[in-house]
Amino acid sequence: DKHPCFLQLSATRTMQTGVSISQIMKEKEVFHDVLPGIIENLQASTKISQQPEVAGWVKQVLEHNLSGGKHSRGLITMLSYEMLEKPESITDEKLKLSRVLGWCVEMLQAYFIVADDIMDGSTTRRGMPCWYRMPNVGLGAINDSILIYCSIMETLDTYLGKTPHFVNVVKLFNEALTYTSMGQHLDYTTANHKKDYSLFTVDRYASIVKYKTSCYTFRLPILLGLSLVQDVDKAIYPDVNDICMKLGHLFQMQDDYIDCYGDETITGKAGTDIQEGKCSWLAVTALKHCNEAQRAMFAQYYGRKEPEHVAIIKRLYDELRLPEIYREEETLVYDNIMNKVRSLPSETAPVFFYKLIDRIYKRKH
Ligand code: DMA
Ligand code: MG
Ligand code: MG
Ligand code: MG
Repeated sequence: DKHPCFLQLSATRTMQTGVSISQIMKEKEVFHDVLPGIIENLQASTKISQQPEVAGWVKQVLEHNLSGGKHSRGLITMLSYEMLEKPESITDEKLKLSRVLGWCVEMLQAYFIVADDIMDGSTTRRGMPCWYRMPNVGLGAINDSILIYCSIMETLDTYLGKTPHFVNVVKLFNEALTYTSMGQHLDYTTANHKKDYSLFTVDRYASIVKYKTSCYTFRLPILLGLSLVQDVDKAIYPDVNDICMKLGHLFQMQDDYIDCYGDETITGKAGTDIQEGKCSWLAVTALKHCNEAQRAMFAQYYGRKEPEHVAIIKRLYDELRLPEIYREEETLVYDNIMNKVRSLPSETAPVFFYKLIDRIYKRKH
């Protein structure tokens, strides 16, 4: 089952240390090319076309919630097929399917984000108001998120319904849905938990992140790409899984840092983790490093909406040197993942994983 030339295509496309800008632009272009067709097919689908008014609304919901952003999950899906398949087995049809699957992952992200922004009391996303804050949306956003989920299932049926990949792909989406909603529940209920910060531990943080982020951000896209690959060597799955969990941890730790220290003009979203009392990487790390007085201060002001109280927590974070601790830990986690990838057998496509790490290391948005 092993293919000696497995890596040739990817090796010619990328260096371990960097991907050229023009290459990233090209990837984005081919990825974006398939979206209009997906939206058109949804409008024309037997169910949605019954109500033109709803069809028009679904188009608006998708266009708003799929635009802007990095589309990293969609691109990872597409790239994982392109880079993990042996070059001579790549077909145009499967390339197209991998892009469609990528957009389905982007729809899954949109589906979670619409609800997440309501739950997190967020105001902006990708430089625009959050969907629930748009005129004529409000709590209708809850049903809109369901419409987005239905759009995933319709799209899968349209493009893959008659292929042998269908059942496996639907199972992968359902699995990601289960894990992510479990993670979102843990995230929501750990936040401001009766002001009991004994729950804000490194272990608790790791399990929130594993469920709410790693599964749908890395594992789902990569397993979807692999689902199109011919004769996959099953032995690679445990390593793939392990790396996905590690990448997800790094990704969420960065997201938490950016929530407080990011530049809003770059991230497109205003942070709310302090206001919402989230069990974030910053909060867990602060509690790990603070003295009694600082802990009391944290307990008094964390999880409050008043700007003065938020400012006190930010000052405490600075005092505890969290930005420096973050930079050290980001490097540590990065080295740890690199070591893991270096130890992979060539069949597990280390070049693909180098490329993923490259994309997220030191990210600012
Ligand atoms: C995101 O957590 C997780 C999911 C499943 C949407 P988050 O609330 O920190 O994300 P963001 O910072 O983008 O609101
Ligand atoms: Mg959020
Ligand atoms: Mg959230
Ligand atoms: Mg966040």
